[in-house]
Amino acid sequence: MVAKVNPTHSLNLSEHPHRRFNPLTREWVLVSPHRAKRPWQGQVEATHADERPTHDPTCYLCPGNIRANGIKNPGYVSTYVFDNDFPALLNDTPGGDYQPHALVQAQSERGLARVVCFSPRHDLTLAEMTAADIRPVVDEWVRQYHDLAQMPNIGYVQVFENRGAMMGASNPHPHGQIWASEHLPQEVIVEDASQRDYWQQHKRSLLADYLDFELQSGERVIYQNAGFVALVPFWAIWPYETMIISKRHLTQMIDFSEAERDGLADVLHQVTVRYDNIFHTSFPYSMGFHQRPVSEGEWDHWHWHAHFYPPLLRSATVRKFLVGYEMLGTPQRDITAEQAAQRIREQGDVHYKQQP
Ligand code: H2U
Ligand code: ZN
Repeated sequence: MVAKVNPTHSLNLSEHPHRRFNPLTREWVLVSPHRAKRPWQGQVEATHADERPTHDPTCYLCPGNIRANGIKNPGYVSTYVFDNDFPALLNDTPGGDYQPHALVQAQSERGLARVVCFSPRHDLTLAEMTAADIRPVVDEWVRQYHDLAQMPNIGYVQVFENRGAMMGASNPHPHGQIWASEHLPQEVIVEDASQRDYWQQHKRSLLADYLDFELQSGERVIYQNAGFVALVPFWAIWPYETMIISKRHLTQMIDFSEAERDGLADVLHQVTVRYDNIFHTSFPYSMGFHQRPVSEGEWDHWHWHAHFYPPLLRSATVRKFLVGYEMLGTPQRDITAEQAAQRIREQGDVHYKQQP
């Protein structure tokens, strides 16, 4: 692919080192496509066999089992939500600021944390659940977002999933978390500012305009249905990073139609099954939804989207590290977003465990 912006230099994005701009976070990423073939002698992660029983008596999330604090889970049959027994945020924290110097400041942060079990089945993952199985999970996320928005001292509701031991998930049972906080989290502050500025300048959603460009190009799109598009963003940092963007400019999940709730379940299945198929492993990632804050305010510039940040680089065991230059300078990637998109796209939608 030859960039048309600077024809005199014939910058080739699949060959030449270049940097790409992320308009959501206003950060640059260094892309070094010529480096993708260098030899690897670094860390090899231990593989985890992912054959699991449908019910594990030692799992603190399985139905009927006792959690770490002694509470017994009910014999649930669909989704199950409970207040995190070890929450990072508490709602009875006293309010207040601490600022002994202009450069030294702290603020009280109130909130709460919940755990969402996606299924009673210990052996499943989003990738191994059908779209019909995932639909009740979508309904639960919408219900939680709606309910938490009504609670006192809550300004933002962050839905997310940490999948796999490599991402620090404490348990393979299919589950995610929701942290609801008084203030906007850092990533949301940054995305809020860039979407707001774009909205004010163009009277259009930043992600609606970006989506138009990607749908025309097609190069980084990996899947789409009537409601959603999954793609590798042009500015991706993680090798197989993806975003899911709603086709309609919707600011929050509670505005999804019935068909869009089905569509989100479908696209989540389509992305995760392709992920698992790349390296024939249960693909680790951190995933979560970005949408409008729930506090009072003008939030029409928000456009609902999801981010998937998977760490794997070249096999089920070799991960990418964000270290060295990336911590001190700029994040960097070798395989291009276009190459990654092609690799994800060409994985079928039949899970490798179901393939003949
Ligand atoms: P992760 O797998 O993403 O770490 O999420 C599991 C969460 O479950 C974690 O935040 C909570 C942990 O605090 N947890 C409970 O609330 N009760 C338990 O019995 C164990 C773990
Ligand atoms: Zn379990």
